[in-house]
Amino acid sequence: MNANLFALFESRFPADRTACCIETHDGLYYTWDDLDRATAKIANLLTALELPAGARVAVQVEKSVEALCLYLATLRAGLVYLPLNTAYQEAEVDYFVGDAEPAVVVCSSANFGWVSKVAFKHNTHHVFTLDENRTGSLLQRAAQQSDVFTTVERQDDDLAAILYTSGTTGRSKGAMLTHRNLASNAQTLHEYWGWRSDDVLLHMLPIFHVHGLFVASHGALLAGAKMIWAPKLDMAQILKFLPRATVMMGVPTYYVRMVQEPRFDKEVCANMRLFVSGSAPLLLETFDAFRERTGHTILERYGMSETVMLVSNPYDETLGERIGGTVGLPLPGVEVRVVDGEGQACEASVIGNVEVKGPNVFKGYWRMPEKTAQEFTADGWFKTGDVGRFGGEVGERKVPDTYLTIVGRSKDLIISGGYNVYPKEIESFIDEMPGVAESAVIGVPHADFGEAVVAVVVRKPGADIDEAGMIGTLKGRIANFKVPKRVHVVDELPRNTMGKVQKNVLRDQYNTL
Ligand code: MLC
Ligand code: AMP
Repeated sequence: MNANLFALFESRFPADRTACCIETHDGLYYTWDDLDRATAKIANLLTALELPAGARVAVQVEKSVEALCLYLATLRAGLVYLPLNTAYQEAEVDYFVGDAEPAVVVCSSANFGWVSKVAFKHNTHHVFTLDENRTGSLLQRAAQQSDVFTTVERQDDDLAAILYTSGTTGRSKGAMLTHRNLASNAQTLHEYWGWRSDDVLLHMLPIFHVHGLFVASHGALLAGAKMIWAPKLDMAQILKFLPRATVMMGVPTYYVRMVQEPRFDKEVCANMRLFVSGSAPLLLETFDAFRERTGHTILERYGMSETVMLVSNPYDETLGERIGGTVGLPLPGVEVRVVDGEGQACEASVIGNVEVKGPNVFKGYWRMPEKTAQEFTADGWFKTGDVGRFGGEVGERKVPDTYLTIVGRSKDLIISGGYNVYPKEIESFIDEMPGVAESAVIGVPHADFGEAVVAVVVRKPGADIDEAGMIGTLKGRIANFKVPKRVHVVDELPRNTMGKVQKNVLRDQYNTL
């Protein structure tokens, strides 16, 4: 059997291929036939380039149905998809392209000038453009290709995608996900969340991370269900499209904003069967306020780029209720354990490190065998870097011992509006700026984004650093969501007796924006 993930999707296309597969926010309709033909044309184009086995296709484009087709065509052609956040700027893209050495880079026409320079510098010769208005050289070239393509045979263990994720030390690492990783997880979620062919997914997430690209899109594709496709979080579009939808997924900021919207009520959600939250902790107050407002209980789940989805609150009430503040039960086929510093299993309600195993767990970090080895235990468990417990209490409430709660992270990572920010990376940019002796970047509570990035900067003697100037400079150099919302200039950083910067002290001191 062909283990290519696209072959799995194809096998689930509805019998009526003239049915609507995707409706866009601006009124375009794509049938399943359209999806088949568009992916065939792009797959034929990629195949015509005669790329070596395992070649990477790096993509930094705005969200569009054609961008989804490019992802699916890459799978279909047996190549490896490498999505990049559209907020990344030149220095960031330079790193990813240099590290992954993609054979093909696809970017927006607005960025073609600098992206093609970066690509050529790293010996990538094929650079195409793709814009959200269905233009660009990729589609021009694909238009000349046949709209018939036989999906390339792949093995379970062959790479399907590389997702770059922040690391605790050094630069970002590329998590290598196989066809089996993605297919097994999609099938598990299909069952566990009760996907149906008559579902309508309101797809409002970006498609360069696990949540929007895999969890949301794969769910609808596997169910043969329709998607309503919107470019980004937009309350007016939620009010317009949600009444026709049955499933929606978002990071917690989506739900925070929905409960703040006075027009968002039970009527808007009348047709809905499932709201999913993940990528960052959902505050209990948001969980409660959402239920109060809509009568719907958000289903919170937990996962990561290296593993796709791991743990989920139940959809099926007979498996248990959805408990706010917890991330629920390990998904079928996924093993989760909480261990102490010596690797011994913790008793229920005791906090420890979360480790996982399963067919969804990635193959390793791209060209980083040592880093990969460090992140797995000798007996094959992946160390998530998250800290949690089974059972215990959330607020006043006793939680069953089968439910996992994530209480923090052992990795130095900030999650802002569902995007990961790696403090060390920001500190290295700041430390290079004139007048800076050193810096510490921390996450502080933020009502909208969950956490916000804040920098504490030590000036060199006599130097004059101004907050606005520093923020302005960083905006031109790194992705906007990584730019500190505040910069505090100080004379020294608090350190412990080992000389290590005490970030907890800084977080207490600067805990408001
Ligand atoms: C935007 N801004 C942010 C930000 N997003 N600041 C901090 N954190 C963020 N996440 C800033 C911009 O820099 C800009 O600042 C201002 O906010 C307005 O920008 P915008 O683009 O108009 O913002 P908005 O559309 O409101 O975006 C917010 C958001 C978006 C929450 C909708 O960030 C988003 O879509 N997040 C989803 C991330 C996601 O999909 N994560 C899944 C990862 S997968 P200025 O100063 O320029 O005005 C994963 C695994 C798993 O984690 O388990 O799922
Ligand atoms: P990423 O590297 O972008 O895939 O982010 C994965 C990280 O997001 C996990 O390791 C967790 O720290 C965090 N995360 C994902 N879902 C949740 C959740 N429901 N609650 C708390 N943290 C989460």
